[in-house]
Amino acid sequence: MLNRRNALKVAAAGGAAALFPWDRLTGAGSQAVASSLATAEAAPIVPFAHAMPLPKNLKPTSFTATSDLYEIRMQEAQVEIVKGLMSKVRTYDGTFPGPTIRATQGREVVVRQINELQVNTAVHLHGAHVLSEHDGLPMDTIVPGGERTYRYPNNQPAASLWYHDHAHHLEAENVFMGLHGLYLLTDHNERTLPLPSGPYDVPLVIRDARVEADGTLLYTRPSDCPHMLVNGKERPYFQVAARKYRFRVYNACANRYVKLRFADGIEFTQIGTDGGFLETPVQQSELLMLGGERADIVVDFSRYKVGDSVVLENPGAQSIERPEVMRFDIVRTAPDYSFVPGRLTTYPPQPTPTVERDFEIRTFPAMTINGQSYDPNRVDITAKLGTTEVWTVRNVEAPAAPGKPDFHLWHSFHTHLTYFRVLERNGKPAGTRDLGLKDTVTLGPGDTVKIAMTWGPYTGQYLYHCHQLGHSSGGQMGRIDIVA
Ligand SMILES: [Cu+2]
Repeated sequence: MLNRRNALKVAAAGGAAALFPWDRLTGAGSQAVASSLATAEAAPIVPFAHAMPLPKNLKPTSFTATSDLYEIRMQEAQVEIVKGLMSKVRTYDGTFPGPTIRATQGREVVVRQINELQVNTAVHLHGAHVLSEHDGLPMDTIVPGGERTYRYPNNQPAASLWYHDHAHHLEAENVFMGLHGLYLLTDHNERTLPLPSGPYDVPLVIRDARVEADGTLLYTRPSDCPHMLVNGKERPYFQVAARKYRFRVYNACANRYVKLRFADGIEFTQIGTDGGFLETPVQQSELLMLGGERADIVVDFSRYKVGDSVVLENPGAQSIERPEVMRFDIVRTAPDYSFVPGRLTTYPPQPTPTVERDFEIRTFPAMTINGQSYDPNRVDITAKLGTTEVWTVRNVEAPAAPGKPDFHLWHSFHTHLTYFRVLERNGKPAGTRDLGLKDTVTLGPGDTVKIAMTWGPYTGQYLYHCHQLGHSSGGQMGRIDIVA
């Protein structure tokens, strides 16, 4: 394993331009990769050794009449990801994943971010409508020892958002090493819905990892990552009551998709996606999620007896790992007055599009969108505030040969500032995979999607990019300026 990986890295560094950030042997951020090559093998996979923790809620440091103020120190920490091993990670406030910020529509959140790490950072609130200067643009970095205060107005409906790193060329490694945390925005509508709440509203932050036998968390290609984490722990178990739960599922992987289904094939109810609630709930039996995507689901465990267990599995697991993602153990009964109503929200009408644009995403021979790598000084698109546009986005990669890893052939198209609706996938009307208000859409090899968005509510400089973060770090990103 060591020899093969070393050979790959040396070949990449000595050959043509390195495509993937983990192929860099020199430069900012690569020290962790280079030093980690000292150990040979990944730690063995031991499923269900950990109880699943819940990310801690961050407490405001102070309040004003209109705002909640928070302070986060980005710092290194030692955490137990795989049972019995300590791993050095990059954190928000010492926890892995970072602490959860709970926000309310109409009330501003102000976060002072202090960088005590050795690397540049930039904090992006994924899915939020924020002013450009608070969007965490790749060049608006916080240098080691520096700090920056971000303001989030929260003038948008309830949604499961997350904050994560976006520093130029470093976001993939920084997110992989731990710089991601949840931001749960609520509103009046959500509070009136009879959904499972309180201890029955649980985040599941799913991501892959490679932990070496000595505990080192190694940033490397997804096909070398055998570990699958939920809320920071390798393949945990979670004790539940025989009743309904709401799960906010995040794919926080830097570079891969996950498929999720229950081992016994049970259906669950999807109630939300990236931009908040669906208008009406939908029964699903499997989710396919690429990095950045969220799915809000309700699972009814009352179908099981106390003492039963059910495994959430990933049919997209590779041969070096295992299909189990986590296990739910039904350990007690509990009263349940929650239910999923037939109508969850109502979207504003979609204005008629007046602009069409085409995008082609490529990994080979270089990480590009429409043939160009990201240049922060080049404006790729100028869009007018309030204009509705239709974008046709094509993934031009060919499918992998059977049995070969294909994560690098998938793309995950993400827009900042606003949500979009998926109109079509491969010439057909969008199906249950592309419901609701989205900010990230998956594109398998050869896929084409049509999406529509209305640009606003702010003018300024924003981004669109692939949310396979190894791809965006390599340049699969464009600049869009919104003008009045
Ligand atoms: Cu991509």
